[in-house]
Amino acid sequence: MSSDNTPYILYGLPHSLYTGKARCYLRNQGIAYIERPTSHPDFTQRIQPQIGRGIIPVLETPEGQVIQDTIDIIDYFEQRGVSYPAYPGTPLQRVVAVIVEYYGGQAMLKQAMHYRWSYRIEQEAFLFHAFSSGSDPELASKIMGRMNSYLPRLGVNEQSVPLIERSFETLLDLLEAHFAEHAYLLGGRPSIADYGLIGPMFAHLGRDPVPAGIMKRRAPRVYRWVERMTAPGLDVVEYADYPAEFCADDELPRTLEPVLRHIAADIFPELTDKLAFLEDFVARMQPADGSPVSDKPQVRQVGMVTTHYHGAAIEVGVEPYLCYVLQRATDTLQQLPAEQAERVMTRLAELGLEAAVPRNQRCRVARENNLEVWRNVE
Ligand SMILES: N[C@@H](CCC(=O)N[C@@H](CS)C(=O)NCC(=O)O)C(=O)O
Repeated sequence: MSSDNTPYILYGLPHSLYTGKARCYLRNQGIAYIERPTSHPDFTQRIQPQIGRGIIPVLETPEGQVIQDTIDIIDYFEQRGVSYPAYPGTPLQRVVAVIVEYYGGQAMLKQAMHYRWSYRIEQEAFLFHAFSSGSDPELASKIMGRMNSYLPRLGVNEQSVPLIERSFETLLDLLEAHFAEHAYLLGGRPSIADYGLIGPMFAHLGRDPVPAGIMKRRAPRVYRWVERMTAPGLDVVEYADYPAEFCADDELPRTLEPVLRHIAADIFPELTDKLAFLEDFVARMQPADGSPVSDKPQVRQVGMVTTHYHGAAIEVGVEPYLCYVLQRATDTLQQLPAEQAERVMTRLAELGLEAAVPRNQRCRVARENNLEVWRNVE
């Protein structure tokens, strides 16, 4: 809390994926905040006009700075210093953490949105309660309908649904084995990998009745990690002697490796196809440096690509935002002496993840005034 006792304000909702990511961070780090819903007059009258689109979470600092985007919210606090810095200081762990953050925040929308919206009958009362809190029932039904309509563009279709469910179950099994040994993904404290993964694993998959039931029955330790991530400080009662550090010497926990191979199988070839689309898009459109990535702030996708998910044909929307997430891995590698960068790339290649680090892209995505903009690279 600041000296005049004005706390941070987090505008968000209990069932929102990205609000969950920011909320976990604030709680784990012991940062005092209050949470306000989107129905709060301050949000509609003061905050949303500044952001220019209907999106959460938004952080308002005691000084009145307004920040949208979970990466920017986390980075704001990291730069000021926190109890448990979330960016690993060593390169392999840092690059892997960025990739897992991408997986949770972008790639896992398939699992999150499928389980939320494909089991309407089983979950209707729960979802209606969430979506109608603070808004009128008619608007709630409208928003629910819109969310439902996002599924095909995320790659959720008749062929991919069984594969998406298998992927969720496999992920649970692999994480269950991991949490038998470690409290967090990279060791004894949460990193941006945990914050990325908790988005879908809390709001949708750890909370909505159908997937939360699967998680509790199939992977109790994963469910405990969800609790741990949403708790204040480090809720590590089961790992009493484990230091609150990432694994030593830039090592990856042995039990994380199968999780990373699973991530590779889940994100490719889709990610490669999306990156190629974005390269081509920028070559064709030659956007001016600093211009918004789309004409309307509410629109995040700039086109569609046809690709595959575990062999099933899917057609998915492409968000330039993915570059904003992953280019932090590229930057980490570029700052390293060649020899060290090669060591990291060799390890990534062993895990099938080398193509998750965009190399030689002509375009970059930056954020200005809480919007994604193109950044030209010479
Ligand atoms: N990149 C943003 C994504 C935020 C986001 O997509 N939030 C969702 C709620 S979980 C939203 O506001 N969606 C509004 C919409 O799609 O209309 C972040 O990390 O904060």
